[in-house]
Parts: sequence; C-alpha cells; structure tokens
Amino acid sequence: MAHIRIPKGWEIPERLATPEHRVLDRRAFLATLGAAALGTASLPQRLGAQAAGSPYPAKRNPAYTLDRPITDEFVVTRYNNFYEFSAAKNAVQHLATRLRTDPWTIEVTGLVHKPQTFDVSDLIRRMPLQERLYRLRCIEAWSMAVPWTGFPLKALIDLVEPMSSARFVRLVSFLRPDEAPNQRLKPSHPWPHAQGLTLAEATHELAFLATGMYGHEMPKQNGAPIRLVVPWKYGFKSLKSIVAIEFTATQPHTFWTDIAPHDYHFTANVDPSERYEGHSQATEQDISTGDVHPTFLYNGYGVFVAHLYENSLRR
Ligand SMILES: Nc1nc2c(c(=O)[nH]1)N[C@H]1C(S)=C(S)[C@@H](COP(=O)(O)O)O[C@H]1N2
Ligand SMILES: [Mo]
Repeated sequence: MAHIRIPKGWEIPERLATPEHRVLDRRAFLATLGAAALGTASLPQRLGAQAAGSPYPAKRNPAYTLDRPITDEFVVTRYNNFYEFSAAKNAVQHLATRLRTDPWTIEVTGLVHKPQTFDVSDLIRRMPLQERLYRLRCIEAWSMAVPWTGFPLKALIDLVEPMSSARFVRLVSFLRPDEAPNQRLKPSHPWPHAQGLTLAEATHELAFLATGMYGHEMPKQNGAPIRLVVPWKYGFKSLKSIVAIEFTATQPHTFWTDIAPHDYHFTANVDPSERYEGHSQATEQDISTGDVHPTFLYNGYGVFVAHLYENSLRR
C-alpha cells in the first residue's frame, strides 16, 4: 500500500496564524520575481491559453461581482479539500497528479427523457464558456474568491430533459482506489463521494459547472476536468471531478450527510447563525490575505436564491 508523503514547506495554517507581514513578504517576493516568472512557470500556460481553439480565457460575465480581491491562485491551488486524496490540504496538490482526467465522461441517468453520456472535451467545445467571480465559503470557516470558467448546470440539464417526477439531482465523483489513496486507506467511507441538490437549486442560474479557473483549465487538485460550484452553499456541496449525474424523485444519499448527518445537513446553505462541530459560523478567514470577514446568509447570494427557501423550514 502506497505511503502518503506529506510535503513539507509552505503551509497555510502558519500563514493564517501570522497573516500580515507574510502576505506582504509574498507580494514583494512575487514583484521581484516579475519578469523571471513570466519566462518560466506562466509562459507555457499563457501560450496554451492563446493556442488556436482554446476556450480559455473565456469572457467574464459581469453580473457577478466581488466585495474583496480575487484570491491568490498560488494559495487556491495549494490549500485543498479533496478527501479522495488526503485530509491534509497541502498534500492534495501532489497526490492529485495521479488522477487521469482525459478522457473523461459524465453519465446522466434516472428520471430524464434523454439519458446520455457526455464526453467532457465535447461539452467544453459545445457549451459557451464564461468566467464568473464567485466567493466560496467552506464550513471550516475559511473562504476564497475565485474566477471560475464554465457554464450553468442548467444548460446540461436542459439537454437531458428531466421528467416531471424528477425532484432531486445526485452528483457523483470518481471511484478509483488505484489513483486516490484515501479510497484505499478509508474503505469504510461511503465512496464514491456524492452530493445532491433539489432540481430547483440545480437549475438555478448560479449553479455552475466549472471546467477552468484563473483563465485556464481546471487544476487536478481543484476538481479537474469538471466540478460543481454552488456559491450560496458550504464548499462541500461543490463536488469535484464529476463522473455521473442522476435524477431522482426522493432526496438522495450524499457523502457527508451519511457520515455526519448532524453537522452536514442536506441543504447546507451558508448561514452565520449556525454552528459546526461546536464552532460559530459568524465569520470567515480569507485563505490568501488572512482577512476576517463577516459571513452572510446564503454567503451573500440571498438576492439571487432566498426565494428558493421561502416556503421551507430550512433556510
Ligand atoms: N470529490 C470531492 N469534491 C469536493 C471535496 C472532496 O473531498 N471530494 N471537498 C469539498 C470541500 S469540503 C470544499 S471546501 C471544496 C474545496 O474546493 P477547493 O479545493 O477547490 O478550494 O471542494 C469540495 N468538493
Ligand atoms: Mo469544505
């Protein structure tokens, strides 16, 4: 059985513990790196983005704006929750390199008139991609602001034509114990990782399938080649590396609701009045700047989504 190597070196908790000067140091470091960085790490990426036929970078949709700066990509790609690989956030980037993301398909089944399997590269060519700036709030009280590239989940749902009996959507991630070490090390967990939404939530304009971020294709540690982003719900709902979508009449089982139903309820809308494992959800800390922000109901997206919960017990 493979031994998990936790990379040493740069670690976010230390950065969060001593935010200000470290962040400034890093900015100064990047500034001095300047032209040199363009010549190395960024250049192939830039060329890739400009290559004929690349959908990246996509045009930004101006409807979604931020109240804070975009989070440093360096941090967003090194501080990851991707439990299939490791519970150690800074180990995910390296372990996820083993995930084979091409070819990749999404199989759509259940209560739909046109069940079908989509090839993700075809989908990327076929769908008009756009960029959206969304904040993402993890139940662990950290947050980030990310430029995602993708298309509304509704665009895919329209292609399969849900039956009138369909009320929920279950999204499923991969089951590949030979590529994802924690699927071997934690065999009692309910793999594959699945999440669920009501059909009304899934067809809401804000529910987004992202194939890229920061103007290029999705890094593996962030959920390549295609992931969900539901900005008004806790981050655990934003399922990475989706292989199947099923339409059901009843509320589906999901990964965290099965493991810890009290802490992770199905709806999981961001709510500052809640507690999680005894901790208040009133504030959140930006993973890059270390800034502490108040947490908003529906993560601040209430103007878009509050009407979905008007007649329900759970806001
Ligand atoms: N397949 C899968 N998707 C997942 C997770 C996971 O462990 N496995 N973690 C979730 C959690 S808890 C969060 S906060 C976000 C983190 O996304 P990021 O690493 O891109 O910041 O992904 C979500 N999607
Ligand atoms: Mo999370």
